[in-house]
Amino acid sequence: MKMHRNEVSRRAAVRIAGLVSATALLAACASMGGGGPKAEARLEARSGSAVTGTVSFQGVGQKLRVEARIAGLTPGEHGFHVHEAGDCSAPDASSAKGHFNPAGRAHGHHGGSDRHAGDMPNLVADASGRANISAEVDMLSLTEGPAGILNRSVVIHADPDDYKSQPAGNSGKRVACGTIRAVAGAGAGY
Ligand SMILES: [Cu+2]
Repeated sequence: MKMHRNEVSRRAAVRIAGLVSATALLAACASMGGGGPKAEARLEARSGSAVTGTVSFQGVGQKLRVEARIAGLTPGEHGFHVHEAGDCSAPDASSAKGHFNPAGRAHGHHGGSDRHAGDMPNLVADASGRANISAEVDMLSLTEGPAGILNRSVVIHADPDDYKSQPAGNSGKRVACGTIRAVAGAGAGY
């Protein structure tokens, strides 16, 4: 009888613990967007384009997941980078300066290790000018450290990045630019 009672109360305790952790998880999801620290750039059209969209970065272990939903592009591939400065004010976005490159390396393919930290995969726009991407990138972080991208910028170019020409892959004009800002309440780290 005593064993039975202990078993009942143990099970009740497990159920309560389960409810508490599920509730805590829901609360965490609501405030953090379901993961680690997050930042976002709202793009503004530049160089006479009509490009619009949002790019988000979220911590996933040692990497960042970059997700973008873009419209108003010309069909095909477009260079897509993190640039050094968070200033998108110039009509041609030249105020964003060059690629984010804290290690002082040459421009290269986003999958390699000898490249700019800000090198990312080309966006590919469909016939209606829309491009979505979801990719994991390394060498970038949402912290205040040397790899930190907060208050830098995301730039989209008119042409494809060839992943080899210096210093920026011959990707042409800057057709959109957005400052990367922390999303309020999204985890710790900044
Ligand atoms: Cu660029």
